[in-house]
Amino acid sequence: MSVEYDRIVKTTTWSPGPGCHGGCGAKLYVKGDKVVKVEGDECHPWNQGRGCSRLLAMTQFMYHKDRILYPLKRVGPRGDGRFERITWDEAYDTIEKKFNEIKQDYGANAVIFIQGTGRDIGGPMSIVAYNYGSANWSQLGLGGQACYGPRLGAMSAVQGDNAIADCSQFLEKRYDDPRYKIPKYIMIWAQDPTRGCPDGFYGNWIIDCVKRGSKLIVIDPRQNFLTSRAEHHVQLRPGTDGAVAMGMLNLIITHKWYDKEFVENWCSGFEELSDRVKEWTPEKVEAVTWVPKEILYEATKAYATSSPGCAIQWGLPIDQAPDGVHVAQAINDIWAITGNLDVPGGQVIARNGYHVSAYPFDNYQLADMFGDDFVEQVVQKRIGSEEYGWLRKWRCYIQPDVAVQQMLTQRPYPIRATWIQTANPVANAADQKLHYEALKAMDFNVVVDLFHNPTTMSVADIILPAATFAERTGFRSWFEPVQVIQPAVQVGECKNDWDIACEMAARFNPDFRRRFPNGFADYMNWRLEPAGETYQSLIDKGGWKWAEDPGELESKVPWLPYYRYKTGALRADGKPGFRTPSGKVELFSTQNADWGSTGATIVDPLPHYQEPAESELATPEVFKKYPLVMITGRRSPVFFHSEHRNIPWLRECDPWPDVEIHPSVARDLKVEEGEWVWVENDRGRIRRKVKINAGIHPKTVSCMHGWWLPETDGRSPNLFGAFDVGVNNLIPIGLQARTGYGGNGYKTTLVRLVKMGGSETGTPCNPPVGVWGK
Ligand SMILES: Nc1nc2c(c(=O)[nH]1)N[C@H]1C(S)=C(S)[C@@H](COP(=O)(O)OP(=O)(O)OC[C@H]3O[C@@H](n4cnc5c(=O)[nH]c(N)nc54)[C@H](O)[C@@H]3O)O[C@H]1N2
Ligand SMILES: Nc1nc2c(c(=O)[nH]1)N[C@H]1C(S)=C(S)[C@@H](COP(=O)(O)OP(=O)(O)OC[C@H]3O[C@@H](n4cnc5c(=O)[nH]c(N)nc54)[C@H](O)[C@@H]3O)O[C@H]1N2
Ligand code: SF4
Ligand SMILES: [Mo]
Repeated sequence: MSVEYDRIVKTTTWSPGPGCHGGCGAKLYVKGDKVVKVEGDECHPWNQGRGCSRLLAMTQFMYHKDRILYPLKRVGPRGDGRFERITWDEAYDTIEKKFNEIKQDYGANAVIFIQGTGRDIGGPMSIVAYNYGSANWSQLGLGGQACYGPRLGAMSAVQGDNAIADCSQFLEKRYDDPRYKIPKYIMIWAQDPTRGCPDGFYGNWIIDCVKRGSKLIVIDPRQNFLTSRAEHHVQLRPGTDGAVAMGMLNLIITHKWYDKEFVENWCSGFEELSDRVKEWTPEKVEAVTWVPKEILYEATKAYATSSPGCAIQWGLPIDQAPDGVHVAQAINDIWAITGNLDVPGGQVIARNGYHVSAYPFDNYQLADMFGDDFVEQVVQKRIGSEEYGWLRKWRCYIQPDVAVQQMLTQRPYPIRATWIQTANPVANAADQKLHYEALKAMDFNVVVDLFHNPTTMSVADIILPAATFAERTGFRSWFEPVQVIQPAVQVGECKNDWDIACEMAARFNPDFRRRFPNGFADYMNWRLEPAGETYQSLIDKGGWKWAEDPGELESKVPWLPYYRYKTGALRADGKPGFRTPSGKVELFSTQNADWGSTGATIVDPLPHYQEPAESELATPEVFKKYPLVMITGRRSPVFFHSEHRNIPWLRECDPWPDVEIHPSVARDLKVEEGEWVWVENDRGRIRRKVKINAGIHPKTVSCMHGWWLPETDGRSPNLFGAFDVGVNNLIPIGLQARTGYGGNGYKTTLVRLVKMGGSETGTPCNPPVGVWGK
């Protein structure tokens, strides 16, 4: 599409707009005061010119007729949909006054600060929460804290660092760097990275590697683009990844396919692990997981006997498996004992360049930023920390399933208000109605968002309009490189989340204003200091900075690959080894046990398999009634969670809230493609349109999450159809494992399909059709 423009602004994508975990270099074409076109920046080593459909549709997003352009206050009863424009000053003053009253009456912990996934929001959110003085920073609605947390936790416990599939992303010359080797195999485990660039990983790197010779093994209950290119497709029963991993470990150890030298010198607990996986014979794995033992054998052999130099790229369903931490631990053990850790083309240790970070991810960073006393005080009150040691000792978020109950019961201490920034719990939280009830019970809710949605309509008292990435200043340091976000234009009175947060932080804590008199500009430069840069100096360099690289294969720079465990680069004491108490990869993880065990809760130091809470094996009586395993949330490339249903170019690609079923299920039910059906269980029922897909396992169905219908009535009780089509009406909370993490029913809830009869109809929604080309 060629357009007339005056100038191009080069920047970094992150969050509002495409919605994503971000990282692309992007070019914004500006004409006058408007962005007229957006595309990937071909000079940026990260994405090399590419961009997703949501990036390309930015102009429809930014200038959408329904975009909230000014601060609003509610004027009618909640749910009535009546809001009035106010000034930023009035909005800030109202919030400051109300939050200070709550602090006085109930204490600062009575306000919960709610964010969604890891967008450019951890920084703003932690700043407001902690400067206000609340311990309760959360991903409310994310049952089992089941997004990346379990994987990150397991890696921290077992090997002391995160690791990701090596697609050369830590080297500025990328695939051309002579130290880099293409992975011989990439095992894509419970992920479809091409759709979503999850967790700082650009999805199309997988395709780059395949083009350069990598072979694929894909572990997924459903066929997709990647399974169609895979040498091995392990089509498992949802939620049984733990059993597959234990079976793989069994095969690797029995057949001596592991890396003896690495295990002897760099791992501890191998004997205990070997004992633990003994029972997981291929026959047992087949009985539990539906995976034919021959397929398990061939896939494991391909990966293990080609190692070192093989990678695993893993995804969300591992966190959402029962006891996600222990499943992740098993998979971590697979790459460790096959010698793939921090080798070219393996599992590269992933640290942020120069250790630049935007926000305090865990207690250690929190102590650096706010002091030990503050941490001591926060961890006592952090919701869930009494039951779950991990919540006390590791990551900063509260336990979301416990939090929603506390909002409803007001025990052990009251919760009276929320600050919601980048979350839409009424449409997207597990057990969304329960969250709706909990939010309704609050005295005061602030929502910072870009559009009205079921949450703003039903519970917001003040709404603050947020700017898209194209309208904001910022920085990004998620792995490599360190880079800046530059504004191209202003839209309405929308503001950067960071500016909103810094203003509130300064109002709640005068020290913040004294330390950062220019607000976010000062704060950002402080965070960039470890890289020896400022916002302006990075712009002068072209917008990003990769780590300066001495070019050695065995790196002495903590954030540069490879073989850092040999050089001492990973440990504070400078000794060779990993950042664990023993310096080894702890297959028997003392840290997992130590962090997790508190009072009555004892956490297993070894990996194990746990059956889903609801299943053919665990609850045969429920299974009889509801014989289909529902996977939810597989990502659509045109939506980010509950967003983008209102963007015509995007919605046209994926217009309906559907349920994917196997042809045999359609035959049994006598339903046709496009017919509306009920998807139901004891928790409720939702309407969905049938989509027949021969690539889904016949005993499973798939429903995308986050659905609501912006084209329908937003007022209560319809709330844009959130309770009519939203799959989280059927998904429970409270299934977290002993760590407090994982175990939600997002991928394992049992349902049945019911054909509609009599006067029952589909939802009267009206997706845009034929908008392309307009
Ligand atoms: N476009 C887009 N991109 C996104 C998002 C989005 O909403 N839209 N969300 C972002 C967020 S926050 C996250 S966490 C990531 C998540 O993205 P991913 O990590 O890719 O996770 P999912 O999309 O849930 O599922 C990935 C694959 O796992 C399969 N699967 C389902 N259940 C199981 C199971 O039990 N075991 C196994 N082995 N496979 C299973 C699904 O069929 C699917 O192909 O994506 C991020 N990127
Ligand atoms: N059934 C089912 N449910 C799931 C999942 C699943 O797999 N299955 N996945 C879960 C996962 S992994 C996650 S992480 C959660 C994610 O859940 P969330 O990240 O909370 O996503 P949304 O609920 O879509 O809410 C995001 C809201 O924030 C707004 N927004 C987006 N970017 C910004 C921004 O930068 N600033 C501001 N102020 N607002 C912004 C959007 O307009 C939208 O209204 O969903 C979970 N829900
Ligand atoms: S999803 Fe990926 S391609 Fe799209 S804007 Fe985000 S980082 Fe770029
Ligand atoms: Mo997520």
